[in-house]
Amino acid sequence: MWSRVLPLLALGGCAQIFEIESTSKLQPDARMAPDSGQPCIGGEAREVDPTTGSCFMYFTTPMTRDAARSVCSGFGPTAHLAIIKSASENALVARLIGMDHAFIGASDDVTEGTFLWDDGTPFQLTNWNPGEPNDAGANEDCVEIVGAAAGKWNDVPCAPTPTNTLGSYSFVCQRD
Ligand code: 2F8
Ligand code: CA
Repeated sequence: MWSRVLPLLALGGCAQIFEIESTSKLQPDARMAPDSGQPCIGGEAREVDPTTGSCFMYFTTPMTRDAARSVCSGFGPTAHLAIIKSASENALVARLIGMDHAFIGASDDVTEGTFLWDDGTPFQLTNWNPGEPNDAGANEDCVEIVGAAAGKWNDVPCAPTPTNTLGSYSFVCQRD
């Protein structure tokens, strides 16, 4: 009798193992960092956030915020101006830009005085330079990170106007 039962039990065990394995292959690994699978290249300097897997790229050619956005979008569907969600990420971006200052992906375009990240989320971390945001000249809806101020943020014009030459800066892209 056992000679008939044992092979059946063994088969049952195999079937269970197979089921577990094939199921796990169908499920995406929730622990996986967002990663397009592409190497982190682009810009004049770049660095991967080891916590999230996002690739941050620093570009030194000064541009308006909208032109900088377009350059970032060129890196694929998960790419955008840098959205800084932690102090360690801010330190990473500050390292990239050295003593320069550069656009990051935030503005108060929608509601004057309420700054949001470009993905529509509110700031979890705020890192304004003392006295900022001050909307100088009533014309500062975009945000830069300032290397010479230890990575603090400042609101700046998004683009030059006929009466104000400010608004064209280096920028930092992020690809998730
Ligand atoms: O570039 C505009 C920028 O100019 C100054 O910083 C260099 C202002 N700072 C102060 O007034 C303290 C910024 O607020 C302004 O955005
Ligand atoms: Ca300002």
